[in-house]
Amino acid sequence: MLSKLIRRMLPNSWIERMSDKSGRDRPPVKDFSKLDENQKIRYQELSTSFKEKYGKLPQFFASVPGRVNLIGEHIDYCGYSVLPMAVEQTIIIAAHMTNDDKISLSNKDPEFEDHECSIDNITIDKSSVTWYTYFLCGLQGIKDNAEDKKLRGLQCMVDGNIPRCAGLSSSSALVCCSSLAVAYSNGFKFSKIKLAEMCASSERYCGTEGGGMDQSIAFMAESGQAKLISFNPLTAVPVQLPPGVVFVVSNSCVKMHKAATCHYNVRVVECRLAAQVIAKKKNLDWQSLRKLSEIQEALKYDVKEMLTCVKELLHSEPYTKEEICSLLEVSSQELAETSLSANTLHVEQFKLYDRATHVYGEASRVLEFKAICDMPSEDACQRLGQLMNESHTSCSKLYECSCEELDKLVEICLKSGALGSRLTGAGWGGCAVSLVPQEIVESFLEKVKTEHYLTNPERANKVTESLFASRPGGCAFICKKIKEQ
Ligand code: NG1
Repeated sequence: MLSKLIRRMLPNSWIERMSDKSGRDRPPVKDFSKLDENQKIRYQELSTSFKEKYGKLPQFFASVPGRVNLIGEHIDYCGYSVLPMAVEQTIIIAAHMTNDDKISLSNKDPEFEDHECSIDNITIDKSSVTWYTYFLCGLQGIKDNAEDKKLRGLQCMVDGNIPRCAGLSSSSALVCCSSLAVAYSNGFKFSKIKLAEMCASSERYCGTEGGGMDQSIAFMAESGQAKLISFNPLTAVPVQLPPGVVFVVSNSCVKMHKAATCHYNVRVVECRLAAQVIAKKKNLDWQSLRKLSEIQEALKYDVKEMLTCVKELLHSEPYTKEEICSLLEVSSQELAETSLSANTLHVEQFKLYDRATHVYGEASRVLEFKAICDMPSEDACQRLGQLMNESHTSCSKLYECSCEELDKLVEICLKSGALGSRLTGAGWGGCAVSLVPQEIVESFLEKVKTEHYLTNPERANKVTESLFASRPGGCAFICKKIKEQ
């Protein structure tokens, strides 16, 4: 452990990395008796279902939280810091180790079919992503890092209460949970940082070029705090949210299945192309640069200067593929190799100006949000709300990752008393997060319920799981019935 004195003297980011090097900063192993009463009931029920399925009790559980991103949308894959917190909803895997090389997967929810495969023969089919694909991504991540070690088999049952396809990171939670369970059962002592990095890259096996926010907060969350997650190197700095306000999550109930559409990867590619076109125009080595943050670093500009740079160097009309090829002086085949991804090869138009303007603006809002939390003034909550509103407008208008229902929901939340409200996660459906003064939470929930949920019969019976105030939850952990160090 680093001494208290040294901890006080060092920046947080150093501490995270040093404790990582010392090998102690691993996901905690909790004793079952330490769970709260509701958790105990859930784990007991899962044990019972596990026993019915496999004829024995699970030996351990892995638990990973979902997350709500407070601000910093679609900028992690551009290299910029984001500000999420874990939610209390989790994915749990109950597991029993076997002596063969078989992985048996089942889900407590009977809607999901069982799956079985050999560890030596994992097939991840990008073209038909199903619930267990995410488990397989996590497993593959451990395989990629197992060196020559042969992995042992596992019987697993998954139980999740994170709303699905809702921008609360249920799929990443499953990837992380599978990695954690497989790592634990094989005796790997990976740190939280290592697991987060492994899971961020292994989730890409399902075809989405994600940025790493979800896996990082899953492993590095701390109860009661949000985190400023930064990349390269990966760090998680605590952010203390001001007192007197809570974050309320509301689900538009429009489902967006990221891996089944190309929306997300198109945005990743648009940002990459914006970076490369700016780099070319600034005589930088554009082929080695892929992220908007890398251009900023190379030019030694601040984010505001990058916004000016976008105005000067890019035009607001969409770019055609031909125009980009001619600017970068490459053929369309070369462009495919340097900049596109499998499911974006067909795209003919790219909005570079709007996307880059969103990214640099959002990156600057994240830093402002963190600064306000660090030095709260009297109007701190109003200012945080304002930043969230600006973020939503930018996501909706410049990044075009909202949808009609979500825009409407954000409006309802603001009308119901939120200081700020915005879509959270990838968007195109899913949830909004709202900053709400503590003293009006009950009336806020009632108003949103009446206006958004009760006006639609399909949404009306989903209120409980779709509308909730959330405190910042804790990180991923292993749960066992015996105490261990
Ligand atoms: P969700 O909301 O889980 O689909 C996705 C990405 C994040 C981030 C956000 C947008 C993955 C696994 N997650 O999250 O990295 O880019 O969108 O801010 O791809």
